[in-house]
Amino acid sequence: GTASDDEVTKARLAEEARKKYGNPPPTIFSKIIDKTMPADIIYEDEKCLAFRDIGAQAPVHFLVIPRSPIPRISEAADDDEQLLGHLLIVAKNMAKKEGLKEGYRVVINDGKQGAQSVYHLHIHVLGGRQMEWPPG
Ligand code: D5M
Repeated sequence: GTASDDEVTKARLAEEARKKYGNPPPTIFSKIIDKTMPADIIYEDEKCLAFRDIGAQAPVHFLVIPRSPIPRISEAADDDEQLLGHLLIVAKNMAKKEGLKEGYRVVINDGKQGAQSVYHLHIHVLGGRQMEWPPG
């Protein structure tokens, strides 16, 4: 589509998200989504973005986030099923693109005890080295 179609789509999605989640405080990830903050974006589509984590904890470490500002997985709605599924599909497709043939770790941190620091839902994908279990 045209640039203005994209703007219309963005506005429609923003309005749907606003209705659903109210106006959660914007995070650094909102700025990455609206491109006012630079990021190493490796994938984007109508529903989500993937970009490299600024504090990489592995040779490959990227995040997959919805454009919709769901603050955390515990606040996702039951009807976010399609979106949440989409995020996981993008995570595994990008893991393949990043060459993570030997396996990788997929993580979602939720809230204080989950050590979440940015309150915009994100899926971590880490790989390129041996992971340990249990996590710290
Ligand atoms: O993880 C939040 C993650 O977000 C953490 O691994 C750092 C990363 N982060 C924070 N700011 C940025 C920017 N500006 N670009 C890329 N990555 C970023 P959590 O699960 O909330 O602890």
